[in-house]
Amino acid sequence: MANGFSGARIFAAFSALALFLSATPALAQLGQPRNWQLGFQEAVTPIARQIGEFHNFLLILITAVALFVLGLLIYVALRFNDRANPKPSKTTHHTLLEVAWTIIPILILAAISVPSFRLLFAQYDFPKADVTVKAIGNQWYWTYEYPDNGDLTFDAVILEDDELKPGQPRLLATDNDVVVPVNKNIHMLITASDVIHNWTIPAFGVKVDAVPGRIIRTWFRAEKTGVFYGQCSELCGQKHAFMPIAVRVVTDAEYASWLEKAKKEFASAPSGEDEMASENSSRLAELTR
Ligand SMILES: [Cu+2]
Repeated sequence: MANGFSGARIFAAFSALALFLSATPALAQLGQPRNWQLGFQEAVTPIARQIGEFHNFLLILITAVALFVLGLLIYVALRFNDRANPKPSKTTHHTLLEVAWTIIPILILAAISVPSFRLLFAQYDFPKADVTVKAIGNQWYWTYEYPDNGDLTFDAVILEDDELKPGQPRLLATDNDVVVPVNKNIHMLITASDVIHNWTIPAFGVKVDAVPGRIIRTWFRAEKTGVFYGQCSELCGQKHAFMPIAVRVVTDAEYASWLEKAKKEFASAPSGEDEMASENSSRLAELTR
Protein backbone atom coordinates (compact mmCIF):
# COMPACT_ATOMS: atom_id res chain seq x y z
CA MET A 1 0.00 0.00 0.00
CA ALA A 2 2.80 2.38 0.91
CA ASN A 3 4.06 2.18 -2.67
CA GLY A 4 0.96 4.06 -3.84
CA PHE A 5 2.34 7.26 -2.33
CA SER A 6 6.01 6.74 -3.06
CA GLY A 7 8.22 9.79 -3.32
CA ALA A 8 8.74 9.27 -7.04
CA ARG A 9 5.01 9.31 -7.72
CA ILE A 10 4.45 12.44 -5.66
CA PHE A 11 7.37 14.08 -7.45
CA ALA A 12 5.91 13.09 -10.81
CA ALA A 13 2.52 14.50 -9.82
CA PHE A 14 4.05 17.80 -8.76
CA SER A 15 6.13 17.98 -11.94
CA ALA A 16 3.02 17.46 -14.03
CA LEU A 17 1.17 20.14 -12.06
CA ALA A 18 4.10 22.55 -12.39
CA LEU A 19 4.31 21.87 -16.12
CA PHE A 20 0.57 22.44 -16.46
CA LEU A 21 0.67 25.70 -14.51
CA SER A 22 3.73 27.00 -16.34
CA ALA A 23 2.22 26.08 -19.71
CA THR A 24 -1.01 28.01 -19.15
CA PRO A 25 0.46 31.55 -19.41
CA ALA A 26 1.20 30.88 -23.08
CA LEU A 27 -2.54 30.47 -23.63
CA ALA A 28 -3.40 33.33 -21.33
CA GLN A 29 -4.73 36.64 -22.50
CA LEU A 30 -2.83 39.69 -21.37
CA GLY A 31 -4.66 42.06 -19.04
CA GLN A 32 -7.34 39.77 -17.65
CA PRO A 33 -7.59 36.89 -15.19
CA ARG A 34 -7.19 33.33 -16.44
CA ASN A 35 -8.32 29.93 -15.23
CA TRP A 36 -6.08 28.30 -12.62
CA GLN A 37 -4.14 31.53 -12.25
CA LEU A 38 -1.55 31.62 -9.50
CA GLY A 39 -0.16 34.96 -8.44
CA PHE A 40 -0.75 38.29 -10.14
CA GLN A 41 -1.64 39.10 -13.72
CA GLU A 42 1.35 39.67 -15.98
CA ALA A 43 2.87 43.06 -15.15
CA VAL A 44 2.71 45.62 -17.94
CA THR A 45 4.11 48.67 -16.13
CA PRO A 46 7.33 49.20 -14.12
CA ILE A 47 5.26 49.72 -10.95
CA ALA A 48 3.33 46.46 -11.43
CA ARG A 49 6.64 44.66 -11.91
CA GLN A 50 8.00 46.20 -8.72
CA ILE A 51 4.84 45.16 -6.85
CA GLY A 52 5.32 41.59 -8.08
CA GLU A 53 8.96 41.53 -7.00
CA PHE A 54 8.10 42.91 -3.56
CA HIS A 55 5.31 40.35 -3.20
CA ASN A 56 7.64 37.46 -4.11
CA PHE A 57 10.33 38.73 -1.74
CA LEU A 58 7.82 38.88 1.15
CA LEU A 59 6.44 35.46 0.27
CA ILE A 60 9.92 33.86 0.33
CA LEU A 61 10.79 35.65 3.58
CA ILE A 62 7.60 34.68 5.42
CA THR A 63 7.89 31.10 4.14
CA ALA A 64 11.44 30.90 5.52
CA VAL A 65 10.29 32.31 8.89
CA ALA A 66 7.33 29.91 9.08
CA LEU A 67 9.51 26.89 8.20
CA PHE A 68 12.12 27.93 10.78
CA VAL A 69 9.48 28.22 13.53
CA LEU A 70 7.92 24.92 12.47
CA GLY A 71 11.37 23.30 12.67
CA LEU A 72 11.90 24.70 16.17
CA LEU A 73 8.49 23.43 17.32
CA ILE A 74 9.13 19.95 15.97
CA TYR A 75 12.61 19.91 17.55
CA VAL A 76 11.25 21.00 20.95
CA ALA A 77 8.39 18.49 20.81
CA LEU A 78 10.75 15.59 20.03
CA ARG A 79 13.80 16.57 22.05
CA PHE A 80 12.20 17.90 25.24
CA ASN A 81 9.11 15.76 25.75
CA ASP A 82 8.67 13.85 29.01
CA ARG A 83 10.07 10.60 27.61
CA ALA A 84 13.15 11.99 25.85
CA ASN A 85 14.00 14.49 28.59
CA PRO A 86 12.65 13.28 31.96
CA LYS A 87 14.81 15.67 34.01
CA PRO A 88 14.28 19.19 32.58
CA SER A 89 16.96 21.84 32.95
CA LYS A 90 16.18 24.71 35.36
CA THR A 91 17.63 27.35 33.01
CA THR A 92 15.47 30.54 32.99
CA HIS A 93 17.55 33.19 31.16
CA HIS A 94 19.92 33.16 28.27
CA THR A 95 21.20 36.65 27.47
CA LEU A 96 22.55 35.90 23.98
CA LEU A 97 19.35 34.12 22.97
CA GLU A 98 17.14 36.96 24.25
CA VAL A 99 19.20 39.57 22.41
CA ALA A 100 19.04 37.44 19.25
CA TRP A 101 15.28 37.00 19.29
CA THR A 102 14.88 40.74 19.69
CA ILE A 103 17.45 41.85 17.13
CA ILE A 104 16.71 39.34 14.36
CA PRO A 105 13.01 40.30 13.94
CA ILE A 106 14.05 43.96 13.87
CA LEU A 107 16.52 43.19 11.10
CA ILE A 108 13.82 41.29 9.18
CA LEU A 109 11.41 44.25 9.47
CA ALA A 110 14.16 46.65 8.41
CA ALA A 111 14.89 44.43 5.39
CA ILE A 112 11.18 44.55 4.46
CA SER A 113 10.96 48.31 4.89
CA VAL A 114 13.62 49.04 2.26
CA PRO A 115 11.81 47.63 -0.81
CA SER A 116 8.48 48.66 0.72
CA PHE A 117 9.42 52.36 0.92
CA ARG A 118 11.16 52.16 -2.46
CA LEU A 119 7.89 50.96 -3.99
CA LEU A 120 5.81 53.55 -2.15
CA PHE A 121 8.06 56.39 -3.32
CA ALA A 122 8.06 55.06 -6.88
CA GLN A 123 4.26 55.02 -6.91
CA TYR A 124 4.11 58.66 -5.78
CA ASP A 125 7.00 59.83 -7.93
CA PHE A 126 4.90 61.24 -10.76
CA PRO A 127 6.78 61.57 -14.05
CA LYS A 128 5.80 64.37 -16.41
CA ALA A 129 2.37 63.57 -17.83
CA ASP A 130 2.02 62.84 -21.55
CA VAL A 131 -1.72 62.26 -21.33
CA THR A 132 -4.15 63.06 -18.52
CA VAL A 133 -7.39 61.14 -18.12
CA LYS A 134 -10.06 61.82 -15.52
CA ALA A 135 -12.19 58.90 -14.36
CA ILE A 136 -15.45 59.56 -12.56
CA GLY A 137 -17.21 56.70 -10.81
CA ASN A 138 -20.99 56.63 -10.99
CA GLN A 139 -23.54 54.07 -9.82
CA TRP A 140 -22.80 51.94 -11.89
CA TYR A 141 -20.58 52.97 -14.78
CA TRP A 142 -17.53 55.14 -15.34
CA THR A 143 -17.32 58.52 -17.03
CA TYR A 144 -14.02 59.52 -18.61
CA GLU A 145 -12.75 62.96 -19.50
CA TYR A 146 -9.64 63.91 -21.49
CA PRO A 147 -8.97 67.40 -20.10
CA ASP A 148 -6.08 67.99 -22.57
CA ASN A 149 -8.64 67.78 -25.36
CA GLY A 150 -11.38 70.23 -24.51
CA ASP A 151 -14.69 68.72 -23.58
CA LEU A 152 -13.90 65.21 -24.77
CA THR A 153 -15.91 63.00 -22.42
CA PHE A 154 -17.74 59.69 -22.63
CA ASP A 155 -19.29 56.99 -20.47
CA ALA A 156 -18.08 53.39 -20.26
CA VAL A 157 -20.86 50.94 -19.51
CA ILE A 158 -20.60 47.16 -19.12
CA LEU A 159 -21.49 45.07 -22.17
CA GLU A 160 -24.33 42.62 -21.61
CA ASP A 161 -23.65 39.00 -22.51
CA ASP A 162 -25.46 39.27 -25.84
CA GLU A 163 -23.48 42.39 -26.80
CA LEU A 164 -20.05 40.76 -26.47
CA LYS A 165 -17.95 40.50 -29.60
CA PRO A 166 -15.61 37.50 -30.01
CA GLY A 167 -12.62 37.88 -27.69
CA GLN A 168 -14.33 40.27 -25.31
CA PRO A 169 -14.39 38.88 -21.76
CA ARG A 170 -17.72 38.61 -19.95
CA LEU A 171 -18.25 41.06 -17.03
CA LEU A 172 -15.08 42.97 -17.99
CA ALA A 173 -15.72 44.48 -21.42
CA THR A 174 -17.28 47.93 -21.74
CA ASP A 175 -18.95 49.76 -24.63
CA ASN A 176 -16.24 52.45 -24.69
CA ASP A 177 -12.64 51.74 -23.74
CA VAL A 178 -10.27 54.26 -22.22
CA VAL A 179 -7.70 54.66 -25.02
CA VAL A 180 -4.13 55.61 -24.14
CA PRO A 181 -0.81 55.52 -26.04
CA VAL A 182 1.82 52.86 -25.24
CA ASN A 183 5.07 53.80 -23.44
CA LYS A 184 3.67 57.18 -22.36
CA ASN A 185 3.09 58.51 -18.87
CA ILE A 186 -0.63 58.57 -18.21
CA HIS A 187 -1.87 60.59 -15.26
CA MET A 188 -5.21 59.40 -13.94
CA LEU A 189 -7.40 61.77 -11.93
CA ILE A 190 -9.93 59.69 -10.04
CA THR A 191 -13.14 60.92 -8.45
CA ALA A 192 -16.79 59.92 -8.06
CA SER A 193 -20.19 61.55 -8.37
CA ASP A 194 -22.22 59.61 -5.81
CA VAL A 195 -20.55 57.05 -3.53
CA ILE A 196 -17.02 55.75 -3.17
CA HIS A 197 -15.87 53.56 -6.07
CA ASN A 198 -12.38 52.32 -6.89
CA TRP A 199 -10.52 52.47 -10.18
CA THR A 200 -8.01 49.70 -10.81
CA ILE A 201 -6.15 47.84 -13.54
CA PRO A 202 -4.27 44.94 -11.93
CA ALA A 203 -1.81 44.54 -14.82
CA PHE A 204 -0.78 48.21 -14.37
CA GLY A 205 -0.42 47.96 -10.58
CA VAL A 206 -2.80 50.88 -9.98
CA LYS A 207 -5.72 50.90 -7.57
CA VAL A 208 -7.20 54.17 -6.35
CA ASP A 209 -10.37 55.00 -4.43
CA ALA A 210 -12.79 57.27 -6.28
CA VAL A 211 -14.14 59.60 -3.59
CA PRO A 212 -16.93 62.13 -4.22
CA GLY A 213 -15.72 65.72 -3.83
CA ARG A 214 -12.09 64.74 -3.97
CA ILE A 215 -9.60 64.04 -6.75
CA ILE A 216 -6.97 61.40 -6.15
CA ARG A 217 -4.34 60.88 -8.78
CA THR A 218 -2.23 57.98 -9.89
CA TRP A 219 -0.13 57.21 -12.94
CA PHE A 220 0.95 54.34 -15.15
CA ARG A 221 3.19 53.73 -18.12
CA ALA A 222 1.97 50.72 -20.07
CA GLU A 223 4.73 48.97 -22.01
CA LYS A 224 2.56 46.69 -24.13
CA THR A 225 -0.41 47.29 -26.39
CA GLY A 226 -3.67 45.47 -25.80
CA VAL A 227 -6.83 45.77 -23.75
CA PHE A 228 -6.42 45.63 -19.99
CA TYR A 229 -9.30 45.06 -17.63
CA GLY A 230 -10.19 45.89 -14.04
CA GLN A 231 -13.31 46.09 -11.90
CA CYS A 232 -14.65 48.64 -9.45
CA SER A 233 -12.99 47.56 -6.23
CA GLU A 234 -14.93 49.43 -3.58
CA LEU A 235 -18.38 48.11 -2.59
CA CYS A 236 -20.60 50.78 -4.10
CA GLY A 237 -24.07 49.27 -4.21
CA GLN A 238 -26.29 46.82 -6.00
CA LYS A 239 -24.40 46.70 -9.31
CA HIS A 240 -20.91 47.10 -7.89
CA ALA A 241 -19.79 43.96 -9.73
CA PHE A 242 -21.02 45.31 -13.07
CA MET A 243 -19.02 48.48 -13.65
CA PRO A 244 -15.79 47.16 -15.17
CA ILE A 245 -12.85 49.19 -16.42
CA ALA A 246 -11.26 48.60 -19.81
CA VAL A 247 -8.13 50.41 -20.96
CA ARG A 248 -6.98 49.98 -24.56
CA VAL A 249 -3.28 50.68 -24.99
CA VAL A 250 -2.45 51.57 -28.60
CA THR A 251 0.43 52.96 -30.65
CA ASP A 252 0.93 56.72 -30.97
CA ALA A 253 -0.52 56.74 -34.49
CA GLU A 254 -3.58 54.77 -33.44
CA TYR A 255 -4.05 57.06 -30.46
CA ALA A 256 -3.89 60.16 -32.64
CA SER A 257 -6.48 58.83 -35.06
CA TRP A 258 -8.72 57.66 -32.19
CA LEU A 259 -8.46 61.13 -30.68
CA GLU A 260 -9.51 62.74 -33.95
CA LYS A 261 -12.60 60.56 -34.22
CA ALA A 262 -13.43 60.66 -30.52
CA LYS A 263 -13.28 64.46 -30.40
CA LYS A 264 -15.95 64.64 -33.08
CA GLU A 265 -18.09 61.85 -31.64
CA PHE A 266 -17.90 62.60 -27.94
CA ALA A 267 -17.20 66.34 -27.80
CA SER A 268 -20.70 67.41 -26.93
CA ALA A 269 -21.83 64.17 -25.34
CA PRO A 270 -23.74 64.94 -22.19
CA SER A 271 -23.17 62.68 -19.22
CA GLY A 272 -26.34 60.70 -18.58
CA GLU A 273 -27.88 57.55 -17.24
CA ASP A 274 -28.94 54.26 -18.82
CA GLU A 275 -30.07 55.69 -22.14
CA MET A 276 -26.52 56.91 -22.63
CA ALA A 277 -25.35 53.30 -22.60
CA SER A 278 -27.11 52.34 -25.81
CA GLU A 279 -26.26 55.70 -27.34
CA ASN A 280 -22.58 55.17 -26.59
CA SER A 281 -22.70 51.62 -27.92
CA SER A 282 -23.86 52.87 -31.28
CA ARG A 283 -21.22 55.59 -31.18
CA LEU A 284 -18.52 53.00 -30.56
CA ALA A 285 -19.86 50.86 -33.38
CA GLU A 286 -19.54 53.88 -35.65
CA LEU A 287 -16.03 54.54 -34.41
CA THR A 288 -14.74 51.05 -34.93
CA ARG A 289 -16.41 50.54 -38.31
CU1 LIG B 1 -18.32 51.18 -7.95
